[in-house]
Amino acid sequence: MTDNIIEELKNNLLSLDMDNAIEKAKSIFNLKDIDMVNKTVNAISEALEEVGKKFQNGEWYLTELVFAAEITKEILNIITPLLEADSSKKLGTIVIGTVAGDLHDLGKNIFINYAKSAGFNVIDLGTDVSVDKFIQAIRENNANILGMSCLLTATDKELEKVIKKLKEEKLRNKVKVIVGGAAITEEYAKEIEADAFAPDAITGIDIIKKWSESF
Ligand code: B1M
Repeated sequence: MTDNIIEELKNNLLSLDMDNAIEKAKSIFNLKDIDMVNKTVNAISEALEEVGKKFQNGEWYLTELVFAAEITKEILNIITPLLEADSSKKLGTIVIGTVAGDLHDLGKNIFINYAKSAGFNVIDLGTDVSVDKFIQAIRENNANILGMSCLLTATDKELEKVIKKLKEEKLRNKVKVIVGGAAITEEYAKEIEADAFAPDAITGIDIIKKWSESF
């Protein structure tokens, strides 16, 4: 029964049915089950992958892309409060943002919710974050981790620029760098000398939790 709700929610998102998607999200919230939140996040990611394909092949236009993102934001606003921030733990400080030129933030925000829930202090710089803004925030907050999200192939060079600047500013050995987002691959992350690539938020949190043992 419960997995059906997620399937239905996914279909609501794919048919751009905001009202029913909200109703399903509320039902999922009422179950108070973190596993259901995780499954819903995976289902939303799959649905948006399909949305991206529809956009790419010309079946859908920007208006539909924007609306699908709006529905997703509503769903996440409803279900993610179940991932309560754990302020009793101090696992470390992470500075995070989406790179310059890129306005996608749904995946980054999911990562942030999981990171807070795990007990990290999160400094969210938002989207379209310049190299200098990342560097300044790392210094000001004495961060242990830098997280960068990137969904556009046109902006993936920004990750490399930030890592280069970290080296120039003698900050590279003070922060661990994790990168993610649809435009990034494990190979690219290695090439630019990031410490880790995460294909999804949950994998990313497992990685940074492991790092935090040595902070
Ligand atoms: Co855009 N978009 N978009 N878009 N969009 C993509 C990325 C695209 C692949 C669609 C396509 O054509 N197939 C394509 C990029 C092509 C490319 O570069 N190769 C694209 C394009 C072209 C564009 C525009 C240029 C369209 C236009 O204007 N003509 C434009 C660019 C605007 C800009 O950024 N400057 C644009 C705009 C938009 C919207 C604003 C309408 C909207 C974003 C709304 C928002 O984010 N607030 C949007 C959307 C929704 C998408 C798709 C459909 C979905 C993205 C998404 O949110 N996925 C996307 C298609 C796709 O990705 N296949 C697409 C769900 C999300 C949960 O996944 O962000 O990957 P993701 O996050 C995952 C993991 O990657 C990982 O964890 C998350 C959850 O597990 N992760 C991390 C992410 N960041 C992480 C960081 C970490 C660790 C893990 O550590 C720090």
